[in-house]
Amino acid sequence: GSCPKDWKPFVSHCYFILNDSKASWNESEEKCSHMGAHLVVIHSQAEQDFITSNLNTSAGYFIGLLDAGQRQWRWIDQTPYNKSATFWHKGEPNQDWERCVIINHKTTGWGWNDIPCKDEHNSVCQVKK
Ligand code: MMA
Ligand code: CA
Repeated sequence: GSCPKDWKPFVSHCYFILNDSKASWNESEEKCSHMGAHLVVIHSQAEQDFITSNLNTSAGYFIGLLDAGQRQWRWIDQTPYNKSATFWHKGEPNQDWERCVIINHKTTGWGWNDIPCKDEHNSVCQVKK
């Protein structure tokens, strides 16, 4: 418990799934920010599994990960990008001009894909408890 109504608790954070709410990465971050949150930051397999258990397999969801340039991945909350806790789909990230990241489901399971930031997708917001 201890999360606002409609937010999902996991360990130290609360998560809000923006479904049927397709927007660019910037607009998605703005929606989270209006709720006092930010786009989700993922630091473990357990957290990735919890989040994806609440998502629709037919949609893509923006996360709080950005290419700061030259494929330097940065989390929106400035916590370190740890390569050993990343969940890229096989073959991703694959394009220099795709500087934002979604989680989506493929036949191989849930994973991350770099995509253009102006593409429109659902998103997941996160705030500390
Ligand atoms: C799309 C787009 C890319 C992704 C590839 C994977 C064709 O481009 O989603 O970001 O890497 O599919 O095949
Ligand atoms: Ca890609």
